[in-house]
Amino acid sequence: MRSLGTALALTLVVSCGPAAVERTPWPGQAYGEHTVTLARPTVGPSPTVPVGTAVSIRGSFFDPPHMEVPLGSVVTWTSHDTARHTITSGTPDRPEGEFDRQIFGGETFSFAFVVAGTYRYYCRAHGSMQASLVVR
Ligand SMILES: [Cu+2]
Repeated sequence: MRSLGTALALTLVVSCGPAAVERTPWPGQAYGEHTVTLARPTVGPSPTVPVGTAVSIRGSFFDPPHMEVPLGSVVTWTSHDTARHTITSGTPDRPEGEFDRQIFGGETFSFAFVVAGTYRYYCRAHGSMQASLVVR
């Protein structure tokens, strides 16, 4: 058992020798026994969901349509459209009354999220404009 461990240790030293060191590994690439992996956070949002506090309205879309918001943040919507829109909590079928603000091009609307949860919102003028925020 002891001799097997020594042999394995020797193998590791050889495979990590100067020949391997001269090349620069990139994350995820392996050289023999030597493997480099990307450090990933074990907690946190999915990489596809942006975290932030700013939402743009452009071309009758909320951008991003889904966003994570740190608890206690003030989210600001900015309209770049000439059309009148609203930022209304809930869905067209089920308004929730948390916020409901008319917004014109160049204007902003801000709302502080002090309670964790998922907030859906939409535009009363354009029912297809729907988006959501996850506050955590
Ligand atoms: Cu609209």
